[in-house]
Amino acid sequence: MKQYLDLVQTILDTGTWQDNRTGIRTISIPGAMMRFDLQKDGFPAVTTKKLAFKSVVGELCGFLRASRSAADFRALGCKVWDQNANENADWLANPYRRGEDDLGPVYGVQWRAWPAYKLLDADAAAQIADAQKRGFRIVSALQDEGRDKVLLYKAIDQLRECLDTIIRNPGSRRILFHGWNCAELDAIALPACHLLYQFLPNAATKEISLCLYIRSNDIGLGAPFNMAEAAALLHLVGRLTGYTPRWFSYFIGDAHIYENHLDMLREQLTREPLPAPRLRIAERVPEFARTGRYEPEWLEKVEPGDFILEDYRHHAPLTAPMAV
Ligand code: THF
Repeated sequence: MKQYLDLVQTILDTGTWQDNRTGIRTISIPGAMMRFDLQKDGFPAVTTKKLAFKSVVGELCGFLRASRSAADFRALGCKVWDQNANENADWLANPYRRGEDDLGPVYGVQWRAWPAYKLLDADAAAQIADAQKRGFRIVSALQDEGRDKVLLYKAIDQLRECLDTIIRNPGSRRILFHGWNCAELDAIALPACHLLYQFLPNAATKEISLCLYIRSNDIGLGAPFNMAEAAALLHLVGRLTGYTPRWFSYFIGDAHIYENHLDMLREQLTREPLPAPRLRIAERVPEFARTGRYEPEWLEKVEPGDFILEDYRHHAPLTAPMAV
């Protein structure tokens, strides 16, 4: 995949060396973008090394199930959360950590069950009724600044709401979900890196595109993973809603290469990218447009084996350590 190698080269040519939380220096640039035409260019899997595809789709299934334990990710074939759960000293000392393997309310918890609260005046009957109609329930009555209040709560399934809107109102420019819950950053192993996903369906062409924003991206290890994962999610959402995946735009805030990944990336720069593979979603995952049955429950029923990477040719495997 040429765009990826171009980005690596741009960082090496124009980046600056910086210190960060991990103690391993990075060469970084502020702002980068890659764009893929999934119909013409195929699936964005790196070919200049072997992509750990099983691990990628295992992680995605864990997110779709709102997992917060590294053990759940391992059971789905993905080991990349073990170190963040059990080796980061700040997280080990965090009072919100629920023991071995816990990650806190990471990605999928926010995607599927974003905790939402409303503090309303106890006599605001119309507001309370409206909130209850939207699924909020009263969790307690309390006094705040001398006034009677009620506290209401709801877990928002952002991803489910995206599917609903793609189907009911595809012209909407508000079909997005967010992983950056600033009220919970103190209670999490790692604040979300890939954090804003926006779906853009085109009702006329029946194509759907995705824009993804990543605040901080480890280009050596994280980027190949994150690109493939988001593209796989777009394929899944396309299947469930009856749209064909088309454009995938990948925006990065801090695009960086860790010092101990330089050898791996310089080796990749000497390799010629191979033709991209294609992704197929298993037949058992229903397509709304064809079956007439819209089954958003598939978001949690989908298995890693439902993502089938076809004709994946790649150069010899390469790897490097993850900075914790
Ligand atoms: N921390 C850092 N420093 N970089 C990241 O990319 C990153 N993530 C997640 C959370 N913290 C991070 C974890 N995601 C690999 C891949 C993705 C990761 C972490 C590690 C990794 O080591 N990949 C290897 C082997 C994978 C395997 O065999 O399963 C590889 O060679 O690709 C960014 O989301």
